[in-house]
Amino acid sequence: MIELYHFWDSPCCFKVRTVLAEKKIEWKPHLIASVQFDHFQPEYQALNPHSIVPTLIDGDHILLQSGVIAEYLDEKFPDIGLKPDTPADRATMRQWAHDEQAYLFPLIIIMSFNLMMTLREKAYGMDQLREWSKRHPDQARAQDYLNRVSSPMDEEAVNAAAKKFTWHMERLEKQIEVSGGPWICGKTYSLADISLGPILDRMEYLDLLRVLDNAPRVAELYELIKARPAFQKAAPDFEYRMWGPKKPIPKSQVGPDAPYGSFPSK
Ligand SMILES: N[C@@H](CCC(=O)N[C@@H](CS)C(=O)NCC(=O)O)C(=O)O
Repeated sequence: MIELYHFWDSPCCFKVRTVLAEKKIEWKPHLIASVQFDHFQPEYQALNPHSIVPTLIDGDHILLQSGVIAEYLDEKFPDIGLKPDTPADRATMRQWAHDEQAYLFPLIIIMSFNLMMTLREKAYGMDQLREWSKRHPDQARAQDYLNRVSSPMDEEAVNAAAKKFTWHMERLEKQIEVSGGPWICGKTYSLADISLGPILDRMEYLDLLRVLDNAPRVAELYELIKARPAFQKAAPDFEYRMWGPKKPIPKSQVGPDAPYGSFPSK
């Protein structure tokens, strides 16, 4: 059976879970508790030397990188296809899947760090975060993480990232106009839409959907994506979402006994 190392509130993992759900593939989950640096432990690094999620295991094959995994699953389980028919449309699909990774995801990291990760200090307390960070094999990186988590939210950085994101959404608006919609590549729902869904989900969770104000076709596309049962199945339950603008930190701190890999809201 396919196995997936993931955490719930990760856009890259959400993308892979969506492909699995669209294709109705059964899979065995392995939850990684990122706040406790599970992904930096030797047993996980033996699978994924980059210490990032997702990692997919299919028999003897270890697959890394959400976009690569998505294409692999589409080839290996072709009954429900997630690519357009023509080479030109497939190139368009890959270009947008690439742009998600090259441009949108890095912007998401900036916004998420500022609006979500900095809440960890208040939620868990610095003593707890320091304790967990001892598990990090690279203590300089762990210290950098602690410094950033305990820094004030950088509103300027968030606004600059949102502005760049808006520019990409305006580009995507033109793409949908050219393709004729409703999907990025026209009539075929594809891996490009699947890459975009979790990214827009995060923007919504960050309360930053204003980036779609000048992109009504993208806003419509996002509604279509959200209506898909596979997207809903792959989405993190609220309980598994990190704290953020839509999920205020609990009144009392959450201790190390919090459910493994989860970020309970109360
Ligand atoms: N390009 C990679 C990016 C993977 C990635 O950065 N994953 C994030 C979660 S969305 C992660 O593991 N972050 C943990 C960390 O950086 O410590 C992919 O698409 O798989």
